[in-house]
Amino acid sequence: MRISVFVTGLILGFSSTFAGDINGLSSREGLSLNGDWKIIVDPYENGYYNYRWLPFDAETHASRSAYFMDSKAQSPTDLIEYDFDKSKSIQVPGDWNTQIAQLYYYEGTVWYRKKFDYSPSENKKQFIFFDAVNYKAEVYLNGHKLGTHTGGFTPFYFDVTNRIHKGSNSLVVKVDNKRLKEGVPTLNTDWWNYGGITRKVRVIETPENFISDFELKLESVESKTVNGHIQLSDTTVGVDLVVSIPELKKELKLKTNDSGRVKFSFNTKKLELWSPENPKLYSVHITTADDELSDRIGFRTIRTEGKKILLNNEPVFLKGICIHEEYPVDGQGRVNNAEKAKQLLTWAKELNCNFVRLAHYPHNEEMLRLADEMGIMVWEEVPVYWTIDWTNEDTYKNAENQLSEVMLRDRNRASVIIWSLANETPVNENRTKFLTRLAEHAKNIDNSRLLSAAMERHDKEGEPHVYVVEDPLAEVVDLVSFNQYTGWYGSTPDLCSKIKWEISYDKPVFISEFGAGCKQGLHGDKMHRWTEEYQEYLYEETIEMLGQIDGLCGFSPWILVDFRSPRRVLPEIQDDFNRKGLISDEGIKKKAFFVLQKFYSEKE
Ligand code: GCB
Repeated sequence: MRISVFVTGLILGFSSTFAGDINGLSSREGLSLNGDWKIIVDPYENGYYNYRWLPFDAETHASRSAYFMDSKAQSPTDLIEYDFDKSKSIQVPGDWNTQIAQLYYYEGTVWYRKKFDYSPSENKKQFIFFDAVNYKAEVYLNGHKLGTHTGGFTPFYFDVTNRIHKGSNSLVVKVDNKRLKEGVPTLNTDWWNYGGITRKVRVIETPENFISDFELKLESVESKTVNGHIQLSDTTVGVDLVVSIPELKKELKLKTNDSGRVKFSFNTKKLELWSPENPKLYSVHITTADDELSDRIGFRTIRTEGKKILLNNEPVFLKGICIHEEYPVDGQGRVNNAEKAKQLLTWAKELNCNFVRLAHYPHNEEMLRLADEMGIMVWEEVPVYWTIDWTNEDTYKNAENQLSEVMLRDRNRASVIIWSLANETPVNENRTKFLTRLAEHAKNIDNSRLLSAAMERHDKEGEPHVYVVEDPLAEVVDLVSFNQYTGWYGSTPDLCSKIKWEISYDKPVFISEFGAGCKQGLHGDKMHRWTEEYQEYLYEETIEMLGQIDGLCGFSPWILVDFRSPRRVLPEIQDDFNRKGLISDEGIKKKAFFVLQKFYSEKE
């Protein structure tokens, strides 16, 4: 019997299993289904709907199949109008836009098929685990529909015990990246809507009663107390469990309660705390008679006190940069392996950053594991961006589900210090209600980290050179974070020196974006837009201006690398790229990179 508080996702069809097991499954290797998959591009969705636009799924409910499902011709005269075997191949993980030239701008359905051999062990469970599919996935195994998942950047899985065959198996996924008004994100964004099975796929095998969730976190710096919990998939009472951290010579012998859960707490003076200067991680092992899991976990605290952010009780200035999950060098797109993730974080390190904002959606898990190892604090975010359908309950549930999935996936990452709920959303009642509800949900899952949202600043009425932040959401979150583009949109960088700030909240102030577009290699006067000199000048003036803010605790300029966006069409300058990167899409550093690098190296 499985218990979970995330049943709502199931009812609304966001995932056919409970988000609650993500953490206990995602750290297992399993059988990789990465590599070549066959695809059929299906802009009219003919594999899903018949000519009366009725889903094949609904018609043949018993088998819950679809037309593009490897259906075998019953007789030689049966009409079958597709053939996966003769269709194109594509690499998984990967986006289709940069792998197949005709799909560069494509938004719609592509069917994916993978054939694989498997040999299920007796008395074990099997799961198919997807790290992410953008945006909607309908998944079928051996002709049977497993379920649907909505949301392009978070993991999901299906229990395929008794469904997976000994020998040959066929996994089919209908991937649809059409933008939707009621979607999260909605129709309008400023990034490329890469489609596809963009992250890893695995078959995972577990014992029948497996470790489905675990969490260890530091409660107190003074007493070095670590609190934790472990959840097993079954609610059997009295299952023996051992948690050990060999380097600390800790071994806790525990028993589950009648919810299959156990809570524990220990302290040890020997504990070294995780920080950017010393990103210490400990190997943690959890074992039962049937199952074992290991992870590398760092211990730290993060909290605010008045206008300060305290890491391990010490004030910290967040020297940040924003990053999209994209590696555009040589025409590439979505990050699809650990090397590319590492290159992005290595560039951030070269800037002397101790912090990154992973915008505007959850990035691949590798980024978080690397951030833990490399000592980089992280802001994680869900794609509640600009204008969401604030009054639509399904839209809310979708956002909540995506937030749950990323929070559960990364709950043991010491690097994650901030969960961010939204970006640049308009101040109005419906939006504030939606985001306040989302904030409450986040606190229920994890109240040991800071909550934020990238808000906006406004001109003070009658005083255009005085900037204020007036947003009821600022009362709900832990930081007053906002994006601002003085010197780029509607003004030039010389305005910065005239600006005064009035921010009345007794909370730390964080600037989640600033920046200017710049074509690498274009040089000219510092007042000439798109030149490296203009961007450099804007960075100098903005850093000076932000230094005047009382309670400033850091910033994350926009952005590390130029990134693709369909909004950015200016020929010879943008050519489909937002050019606010400090590094070009070919990996070349612009002049402003060195301004920020120097500032961060000198900043205490
Ligand atoms: C913003 C958005 C970001 C855009 C950026 C820009 O405020 O949060 O997604 O890409 O501005 O370049 O205008």
